Amino acid sequence: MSEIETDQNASFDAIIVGAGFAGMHMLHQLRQMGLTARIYETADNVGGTWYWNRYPGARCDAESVAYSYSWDEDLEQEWEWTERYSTQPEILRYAIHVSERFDLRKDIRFERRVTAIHYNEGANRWDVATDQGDSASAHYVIMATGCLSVPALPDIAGLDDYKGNRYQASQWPHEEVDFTGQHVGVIGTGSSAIQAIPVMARQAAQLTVFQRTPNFSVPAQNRPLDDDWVAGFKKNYRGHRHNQKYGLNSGFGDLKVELGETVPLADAANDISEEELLAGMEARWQQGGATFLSLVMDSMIDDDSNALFANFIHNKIRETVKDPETAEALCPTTHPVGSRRICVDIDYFETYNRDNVSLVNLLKNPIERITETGIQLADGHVELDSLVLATGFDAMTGALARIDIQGEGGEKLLDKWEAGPRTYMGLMMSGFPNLFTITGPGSPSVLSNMMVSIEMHVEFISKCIANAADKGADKVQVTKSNEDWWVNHVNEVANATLYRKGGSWYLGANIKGKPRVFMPYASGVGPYRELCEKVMDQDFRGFEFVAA
Ligand code: NA7
Repeated sequence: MSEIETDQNASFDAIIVGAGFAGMHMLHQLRQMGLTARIYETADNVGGTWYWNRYPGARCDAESVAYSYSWDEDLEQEWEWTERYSTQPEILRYAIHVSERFDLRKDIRFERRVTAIHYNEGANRWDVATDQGDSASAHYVIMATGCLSVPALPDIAGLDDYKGNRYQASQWPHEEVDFTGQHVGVIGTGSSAIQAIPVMARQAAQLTVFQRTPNFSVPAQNRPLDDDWVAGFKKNYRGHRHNQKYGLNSGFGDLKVELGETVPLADAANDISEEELLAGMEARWQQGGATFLSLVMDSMIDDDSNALFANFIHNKIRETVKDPETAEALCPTTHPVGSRRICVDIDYFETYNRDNVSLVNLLKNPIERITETGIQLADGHVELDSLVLATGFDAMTGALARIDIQGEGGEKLLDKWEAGPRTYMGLMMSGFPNLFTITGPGSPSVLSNMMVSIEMHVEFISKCIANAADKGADKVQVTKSNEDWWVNHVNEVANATLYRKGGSWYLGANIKGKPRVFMPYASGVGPYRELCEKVMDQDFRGFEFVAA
């Protein structure tokens, strides 16, 4: 039942929500198929995550040559990445370039937040409304709303009492923020903070980091990209893309193969000598990057194997951070390494050796409240000119939950997901025909290089829509029993890994009242792709195509 009165002049084959990398690729793909499509986007430009997350030091944790579109070989060859890990401004420039090069912008309506999406059963169409009062309808709706797009504010008393400058990492101002001469406080020590802290420390007079849970981080070993290296890499771009899609590194690519390293070294850490393992870890540490744990196959399955990697990082922290108390506080001990997305940093631990940086261990000295001028701890008050919140996101379901999505019989998605998200393959929900999610819960999504997962889903959704057209079907849907099976399967896979011990936003653990359900599919990108390909080959087994 739809209560949205739609504009008759705004009728499309598909409406896409979000103009990040997922939405832009989807739009391009649908256009190639001869379909009409429109994107609605909250921001005034494309880029999604890379539009919003402008905090100092913001970079991708996947290598630039791997975190880029693979679907246009000319673009791939022509675009010049300048560093091993691209900065936010460079990635945003790339996103804008793509939107112009493929003339996508004419089909994007900016500064419009989609507020409601209702299924009109009689017409077998979806009606869409935005906060600017416009409305439209489409046969298909594709949610490209991102996994980390709804910021989470910390539940700390007095947050709004603070009278100094308050910044949020994921909603950073567009104009430059200058911390010179200031006393700055940062709450949070996730990926965002770990990237921002070293940069802010170089400006601030005094930087105080308020840490609740320390995180594992490996050095990026970032460097400017060398022309010869890039030319060599680009010669075999198809081979690298194949590795990203099917390899063991969750889409990050097997870039280390170039150094002659066998990946992985062994099935189990136990299968090789301690010396061999340590040498492998050291080589990876020196090489840097998020694939540190894939040295052996059982690092995310076996507690003992994982502990060897955790110990290695603890020792690196102790070697790096001069003050022993600070070093111990920075060593994560409450979760397996990798059970929260491993951070990739530039001089993070080294930053704590600066005279102007101090760490407050909130486990020993908790925040009592935020005051007008700073932070009141159980022991002491810290005066601050600026307060930076790097406190994460309502991940994976947050953006979908904020839209009034109503399917067959007026069922609300929010009600359907009351006990946690339920999808089939992270792509569709029963009772919500013709509505797809790109990198939805139940797919590898945040456990991967997002670009690779996005491309997999755009390919699947386009082929699924083409298949419906070939069959003369008006409706693509999934059954509740298949969905139930998939949800159980996602849980089984997660339970066989150490991810379940992370207590992280993967589980919704950072949001008060959110059901504790492990949301991403932990099989890895390669096996998931193989499954998607098998489903497609078997006439989209599990998906129903019906004439309405
Ligand atoms: P994260 O990884 O969710 O980090 C949020 C941080 O904020 C984390 O250290 C939290 O500590 C901390 N936090 C949240 N609430 C509080 C309160 N109330 N008090 C103290 N500390 C708090 O978000 P990021 O933006 O850094 O990274 C998200 C992803 O973006 C990342 O994984 C990459 O994929 C890119 P906690 O762990 O809850 O104790």
